[in-house]
Amino acid sequence: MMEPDEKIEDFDAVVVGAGFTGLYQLYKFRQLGLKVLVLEAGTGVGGTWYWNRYPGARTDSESRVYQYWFSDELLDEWDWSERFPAQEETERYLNYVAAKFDLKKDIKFNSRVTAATYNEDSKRWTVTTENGSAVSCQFFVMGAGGLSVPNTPDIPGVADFKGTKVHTSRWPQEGIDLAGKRVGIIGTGATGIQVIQTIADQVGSLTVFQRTPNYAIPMKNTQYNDEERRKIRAEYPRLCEQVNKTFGGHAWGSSEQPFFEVSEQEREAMLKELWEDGSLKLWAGSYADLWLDEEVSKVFSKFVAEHIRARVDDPAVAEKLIPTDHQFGTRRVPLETHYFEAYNRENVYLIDVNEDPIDHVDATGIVTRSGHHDLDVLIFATGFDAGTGALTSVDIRGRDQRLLRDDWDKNGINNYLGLQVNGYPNMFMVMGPMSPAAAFCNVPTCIQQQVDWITDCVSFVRNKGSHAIEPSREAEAGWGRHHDEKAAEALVTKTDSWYTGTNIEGKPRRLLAYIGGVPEYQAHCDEERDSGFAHCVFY
Ligand code: NA7
Repeated sequence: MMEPDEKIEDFDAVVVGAGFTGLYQLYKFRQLGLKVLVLEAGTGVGGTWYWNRYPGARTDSESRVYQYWFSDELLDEWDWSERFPAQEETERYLNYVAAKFDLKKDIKFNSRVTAATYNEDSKRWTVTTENGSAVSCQFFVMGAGGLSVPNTPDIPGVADFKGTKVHTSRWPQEGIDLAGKRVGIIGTGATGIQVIQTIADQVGSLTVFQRTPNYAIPMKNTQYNDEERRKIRAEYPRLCEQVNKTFGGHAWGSSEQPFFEVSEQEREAMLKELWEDGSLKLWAGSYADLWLDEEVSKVFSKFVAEHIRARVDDPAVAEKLIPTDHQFGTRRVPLETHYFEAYNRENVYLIDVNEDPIDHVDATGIVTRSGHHDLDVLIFATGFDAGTGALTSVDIRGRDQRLLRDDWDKNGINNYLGLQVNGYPNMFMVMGPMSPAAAFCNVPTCIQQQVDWITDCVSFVRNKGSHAIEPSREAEAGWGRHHDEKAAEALVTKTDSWYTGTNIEGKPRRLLAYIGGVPEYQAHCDEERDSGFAHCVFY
């Protein structure tokens, strides 16, 4: 613990988190000549790819666009082994970046940030970690991720379970021996699907507790050879621009042509072609009105449901795996590999907890209405407190000692461009709520744009001779209105999921991420920057 009079070290900037955001922000701030410190809770770099080391963890974005663009040397040197890299490879990539640019010397590991307080007199932040140490800084960047605070449902009796229990995002580095074990898993989102399909043939038995099934697309993963890598590399100059021009920050965008204006024959051919692509293109790179028109999403839903039916032997099980309460694309669409076939195995059991609810957990397993399910291992693939969780779990105090958590609890989420909050000068968020990065973006695309914007903003403040910047209340109100108007048009807003915060008990329902698309979002950000941050106040 700090002694009361102990002098704390001063930095120009402190960044929380050493994932995609923290590494790039550190690199960019260094280029401005700032003295920077990154505080990271884990023992290594990687963020999401450090924490989520559960069996089968893999990107659903293609490696050719799931990377940094800032260094040609890095792009030349790094060889992706496959189209959709596994956790281990993405973590290795981020470690390579950290080593290449000598980033670790400015990263303090084992340092979970618990509080950050703004001092109006000094116009500086004091940032405190779990172990009681503190540093001070002028600029404070929260880059702790949009999906980093685990949601573990409070099921009665969980503490009594004597076997191994684990949330997927806290999977131990040494792994868990699942061979021959009786394993239970709660959750069938993108994560649960990856775990289930990976461990089904390794475990003794696997009991899946499903609340909501999801429409999923078979991932077409391929190993790259040198020739393919050469071709992909030749595309990098185009791709690094292209990703900023598409709705979801991917290599491909959606057609603006209304789906029903296309002939039925063409529609069928198109669905087949996009399905064969084996990527998120069917969802985020097909038709723009899939996101807006329920009749369009019903066509996609029917198409995907037929594929599920064709792959599951038991028709009753197949029906349980097909969503009935939402349409395709209104929740995050996972990619899968033999996921549905896992349910054809004799050692895999599907419990629909709507029909057979979980009553409690005891020392040896889960008790549902129908009886006791003996388990050695209980896996929580139950997701995250998305978008806001990483921000509200830290005691962030701005002007007048206001607490960000309380502000957002009382007034709803307020911010400007998902980047800054009125009342919290010189604090920046990456992947914050009300930006596309929080959900509707190939994450590295949006992270890089936000980090670039923050770097420009900090540079502007310094060149202007100011100490601090924050958005005006009016700017926030305007952004909130615009965000909500865009949200009101979209089908995702009407569906329960982590996108709307409904996965967390008591969290107010609101679309967490900006759904106007990457180009429109970037245009707003560019306009603000080019106007000399006209909607902000300087001190
Ligand atoms: P998700 O997508 O939030 O999925 C969590 C799953 O856990 C989902 O199936 C939930 O059912 C289920 N869940 C949560 N709480 C419960 C309880 N109490 N009982 C039963 N089932 C429960 O998280 P993921 O980690 O899979 O994915 C998060 C994102 O990471 C993903 O979208 C990618 O962008 C990467 P529900 O659907 O709420 O009925």
